[in-house]
Amino acid sequence: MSPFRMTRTLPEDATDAALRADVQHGLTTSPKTLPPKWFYDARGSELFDEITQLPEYYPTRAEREILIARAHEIAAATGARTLVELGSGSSDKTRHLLDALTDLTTYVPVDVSESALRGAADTLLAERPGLDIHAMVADFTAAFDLPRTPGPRLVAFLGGTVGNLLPEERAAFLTAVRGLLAPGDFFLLGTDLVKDEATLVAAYDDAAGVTAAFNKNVLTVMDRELGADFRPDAFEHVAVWNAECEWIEMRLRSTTAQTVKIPALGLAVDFAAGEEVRTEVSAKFRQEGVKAELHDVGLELVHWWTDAEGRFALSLSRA
Ligand code: AVJ
Repeated sequence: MSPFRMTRTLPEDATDAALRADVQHGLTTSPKTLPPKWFYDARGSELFDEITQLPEYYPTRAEREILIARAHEIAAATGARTLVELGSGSSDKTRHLLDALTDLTTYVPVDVSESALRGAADTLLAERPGLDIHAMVADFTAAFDLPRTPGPRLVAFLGGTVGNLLPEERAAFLTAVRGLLAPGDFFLLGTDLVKDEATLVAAYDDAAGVTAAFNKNVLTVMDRELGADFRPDAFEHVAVWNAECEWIEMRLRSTTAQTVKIPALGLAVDFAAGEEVRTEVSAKFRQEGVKAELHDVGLELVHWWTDAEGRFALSLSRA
């Protein structure tokens, strides 16, 4: 019997259809927007990995510090037998949790990337041959059902990616997460915290220009997937702190007036000189806000942990 199974809830061509719909909608409305999920082709994922190692980009290191310090408390508080990880990617940081969760029998990584799931499962199976791994190819922002696995369940959503969702999307997402949980199950959420503007902007506009390359990579994705003729050098990377919404916005600013053709959509898109496309929001949080948003969907905050510098938080809540 193989301890590894893979379930696909995402049709093979769903990604393609969703990209078309998002680009069609986002580039024909004003102001122009593109959802951040399209950064992450192979090159984009590589660039994000590089970002996590930059001196200015603290969230990955801060979250890892918390996980290492608190993994045993998380294990004791939850007694989890199943760990579900949304947006698991390489399952790199998850290792700290897997090692501490002594009652764990089952790991359910959920990601849109089948190749990332296979890679992560291969590595984990070699290290933990007894672990039952049920990988799911699914979009965690859409509805999906979990396989029947032993409780209590711990659903984890790490990295601060929840900040990429707009407030209404976030409420819908948290409601869906709540729907995956039975009474006595837990939700572990990573959130980047509000802090001084200079630190935040530097984290999204690094000196080496890696984040700029990551941002512009979405243009390369549209060129390849949709036959578009975006020239990455005709756009510049912009990162600004929106103090009212308490989020970082990444934008791509057209350096000249230009028209870009997108043959797959039969579309020609005009850009004025200086016109910006919003490509990402990355919301930053405060404890009271997180607690209230969890409470609104029926989750009770039971632990709030930050790194020593108070830059990032992990919250544990119970259904
Ligand atoms: C992977 C969504 C957590 O918002 O900080 C990094 C993505 N964007 N640099 C974030 C990102 C620019 C990152 N998340």
